[in-house]
Amino acid sequence: MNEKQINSASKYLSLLLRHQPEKIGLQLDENGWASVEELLLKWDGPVSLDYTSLEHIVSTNNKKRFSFDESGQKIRASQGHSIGIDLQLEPQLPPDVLYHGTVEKYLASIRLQGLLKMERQHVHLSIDECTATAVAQRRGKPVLLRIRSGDMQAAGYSFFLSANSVWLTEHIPVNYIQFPS
Ligand code: HQG
Repeated sequence: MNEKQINSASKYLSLLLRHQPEKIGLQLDENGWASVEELLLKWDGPVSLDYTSLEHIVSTNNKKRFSFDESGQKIRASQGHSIGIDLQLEPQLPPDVLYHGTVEKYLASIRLQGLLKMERQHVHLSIDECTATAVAQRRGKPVLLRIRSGDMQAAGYSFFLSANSVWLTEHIPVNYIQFPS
């Protein structure tokens, strides 16, 4: 597989494992795991997929979006789901500050409601400004929000760390968000 094929297979894998497994009749368990055998059997993606190429996609993915279980027989997306699955993550102590990248057009609403998880299962936060900026860049000119995650945690809010190092939480109330001046 060349870079382009790997990229399109990876995008389709994200769609199936995060949002629409039913597209190919794939079953995810309550923790988001799919059988690798079933996935390969039902796969109708842009390029043909065997176990070796799937392993290659999982190990080389730039954001480590997917992981196998210990047996290697199940696979899931590490975060980003819109379907209701339980990643079984334990609450973790977040750093004092985390970042969320967004765009200008959402700011008025964020100032009113705080950060909402929208279509996904969690609000996604990054440990560094650079990653948050890249997330926002998908939508336009980045606006970087600084989140007082340490204070939130001290006030009783839970934070989770995905297997690929994305910080997750339910909702960020507006008083914990520092907007750029
Ligand atoms: C915005 C990618 C209006 C929020 C990235 C964002 C990430 C609000 C959008 C992952 C709002 C939701 C997630 C409010 C939040 N009013 N807009 N109250 N609260 N928003 O895609 O964080 O490449 O669901 O700012 O790397 O952009 O797919 O979230 O712009 O980790 O692996 O609503 O997706 O990962 O958008 O991105 P998303 P996100 P992958």
